[in-house]
Amino acid sequence: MVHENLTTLREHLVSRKLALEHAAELIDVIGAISLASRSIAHKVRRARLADVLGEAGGDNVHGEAQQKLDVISNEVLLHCLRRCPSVGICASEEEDEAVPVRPLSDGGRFCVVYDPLDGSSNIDVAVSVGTIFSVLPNDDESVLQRGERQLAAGYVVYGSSVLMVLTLGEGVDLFVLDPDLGDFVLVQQGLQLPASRKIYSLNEAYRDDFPGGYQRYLDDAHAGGYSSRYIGSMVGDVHRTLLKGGVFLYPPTTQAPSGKLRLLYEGNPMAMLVEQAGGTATTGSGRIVEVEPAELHQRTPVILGSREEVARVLGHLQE
Ligand code: P6P
Repeated sequence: MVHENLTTLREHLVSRKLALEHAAELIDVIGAISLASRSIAHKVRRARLADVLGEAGGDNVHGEAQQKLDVISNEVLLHCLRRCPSVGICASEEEDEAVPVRPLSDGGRFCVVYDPLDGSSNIDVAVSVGTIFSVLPNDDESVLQRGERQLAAGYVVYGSSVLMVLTLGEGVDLFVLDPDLGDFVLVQQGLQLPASRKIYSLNEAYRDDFPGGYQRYLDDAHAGGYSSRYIGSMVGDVHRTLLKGGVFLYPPTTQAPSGKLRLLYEGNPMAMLVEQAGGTATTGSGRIVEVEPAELHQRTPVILGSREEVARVLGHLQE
C-alpha cells in the first residue's frame, strides 16, 4: 500500500483524541523527546567515528563512570525539554538533583524523568542501548510521585533500527524511525504481551546472592525447559520481553538489597508499559507503580513480563 507506514508519531497522537487533560501540551512533550532521541540516535550511530565512545572521566551520582555519550545524551534531552513550554521539572539519572525549568504558574505542568542512555557501557561493543522516559503531572513541584500517576511512559531503543515504544495510558504503540523521513512512523498499535513464554532474563552470575525464592524459581525454569536471554541492557531486555513474552528480573542481592534498577526512570516507565500491554510488573511484594518514592535515585527490585511467568516467580517467592 502506498500509504503504508506514513502515520507519523505526532499525527497518530493527535488522531487519538486522547481523553487526557492538556493532551495537546503532552503531545508537545513527546515531540521534544522524539527530537532529542533522533539526535541521540545519530550520535550513537556515529559513536566510534566521532570518538565519543568510552568514559567521560567523571562519575554519576551512583558512583558509576559516566560514558561520554551519557553526558551528551543528557544535555540533548535537557536542551529539547527546556524549550518545551509545558515542561516544569526535568530529572535524570545523570543529574544529582531534579532540574527546575519553569513553575506551574508559568505553564510548567509536566515533570519529565528519564535515563538518557540506559546500558551505555554496552555502546563500545555495539549492543542496543536506549532512552527511558516517564511523564508525570507537576502538581506539587516534585517528581517524587508513585508510578501510577504517570501520564505517559516509553523508551527509544537504539539498535538495528531505532524504535519508540510509547503509552499515554490508552495502550502501547510502536514506532520506527524512518531515516529517509527523519521521523518516527507508526508500525504497531495496541501491543499485547503473550500471557506466557518460556524465557527468563536475569544475570545468573548473581544466583548465589539472590534470596532463596529466586534460586528455587531458577531451578524450576531449568527443569522446565526455559530459555535464558540476557543482554545486560534493560531497554533491550524489556523490548524483547514486550514483543516475545517471558519474564525480566533484576532481583535484590546482598550487595544491592533493593536491586540495581532505579524506580523513577527505569522501574516505573517500564512497569506502565508492561501493564498497559497486559503484563505484570512487581517488586516481588507489590506493584512497582504503587511504591511511594522517598528519593530521586532510589532503586527497586524488578520482576516484569508475561503475567503467567511473573506469577510463577511470585509463587516461589511466597513459598
Ligand atoms: P548487571 C545497565 O548498566 C543497567 O543499568 C541496565 O540497563 C541493565 O539491565 C543492568 O544495568 C545490567 O546490570 O548487573 O546485570 O550488569
